[in-house]
Amino acid sequence: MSPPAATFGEPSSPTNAAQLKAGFDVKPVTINVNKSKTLDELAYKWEEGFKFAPIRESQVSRAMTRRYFQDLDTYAESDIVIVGAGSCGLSAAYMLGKARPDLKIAIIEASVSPGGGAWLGGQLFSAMVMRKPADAFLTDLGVAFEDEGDFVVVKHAALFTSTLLSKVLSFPNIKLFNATAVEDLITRTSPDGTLRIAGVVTNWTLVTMHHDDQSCMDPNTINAPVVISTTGHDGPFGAFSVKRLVSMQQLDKLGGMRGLDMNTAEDAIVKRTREIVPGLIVGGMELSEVDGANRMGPTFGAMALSGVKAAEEALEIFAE
Ligand code: 48N
Repeated sequence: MSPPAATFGEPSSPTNAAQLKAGFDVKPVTINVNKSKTLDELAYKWEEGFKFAPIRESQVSRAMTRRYFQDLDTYAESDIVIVGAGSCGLSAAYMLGKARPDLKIAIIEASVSPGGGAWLGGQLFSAMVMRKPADAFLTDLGVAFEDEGDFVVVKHAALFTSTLLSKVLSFPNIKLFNATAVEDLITRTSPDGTLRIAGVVTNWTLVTMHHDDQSCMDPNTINAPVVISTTGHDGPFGAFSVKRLVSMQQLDKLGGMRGLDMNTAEDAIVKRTREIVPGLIVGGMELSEVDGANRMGPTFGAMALSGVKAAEEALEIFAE
C-alpha cells in the first residue's frame, strides 16, 4: 500500500522526496521558504503575506530527540559531573568552562528550572546581596551591581542567575541535563578498601519521585572521575551526596547546618569547599550539612566563591 499522498500544504520532507523519486503518488509540493528576515522587515507587516516557514511535526521531534540522545551518548563518559545547578554549581561550571574547554562537563539538575535558591534575594525580595570580595565574581561575569562599601547589591537576583546560566550554557563543552535527578553515586573500592566516587546514577526527576509507587524504574549512569556536588542544604532533594555518603557508611553522620551567622558561615563554606572523599568535591550549602557550618541566610557571595573553589579543586585533580 503506497504511503498516504501528501495533501497540498504539507511541507516536503525527506520522506516525500524519496517517495517522489520512487514514484509514489505524492503531489510535488514546492514551498516558498522565506529567506530569513530582520525584525524590522517583519514588524507591523503581519497582513502582507506573513507566514511561518512550513514544518512537519516529525521534524520537530527529530530535531529534539536526535540532539538529546546524542548528548546522552556524548556525556555518558564525562570528565566532571556537577550535581545541582544552583548558584554554587553554576559558578563552578562557569569557572571550569573558562579554564578547561577540553573537559566534558555534565550538569545534572533535578528541577526543570536551574538556579536553585538564587532567583530571589531573601523572603522573596528581588535584590541580591554579595559581600566583598565576591564582587570580583560579578565583575568577571559582567553583572552590574550597586556598591555599598563592604557589600554590593545586584538589582535582581534573576539578573545574576540568568547571566551566569546563559554564560554556562554557551560553553560548547558543558551540557545541562535538567529535570534529571542524581539518585545514587557510582563507586569503586580499591584493594585497600578506599572508596572512590566514579560517576553518578540518574533518572528523570519525576521518576525518582515515584519509586515508592512504581517498581523497577531503573536508572541511567554517567561515568566521571570527578563529581562536584552542590545540592544545597537539606530539603526534599538537598544535601544529596553527603547523605548518601552516610548511608553507604563513608561518613559517620552529618554535622547538620547550624543557625544563621553571616560572618561565620560564608568564610567557613568557602574555605572548607573540598574533596570529601576521592572523586567527590562538595561545595555550597550542601557543605554546611556535612561540616555543621552556620547558614548565612540571604547573602550569596559564599555560593559564588565556593563554586570558584570547587572548580579549583577539580582543576588540581586534572592537573595531576
Ligand atoms: O541553591 P541551591 O539549593 O544550593 P547552593 O549551595 O548552590 O546555594 C545555596 C543558596 O541558594 C542558599 O541556600 C542561600 C545562600 N541561603 C542560605 C541560607 O542560609 O538559607 O541549589 C541546589 C540545586 C537545586 O537546584 C536542586 O534542585 C538541585 O541542586 N539538586 C539536585 N539536582 C540533581 N540531583 C539531586 N539529587 C539534587 N539535589 C538537589
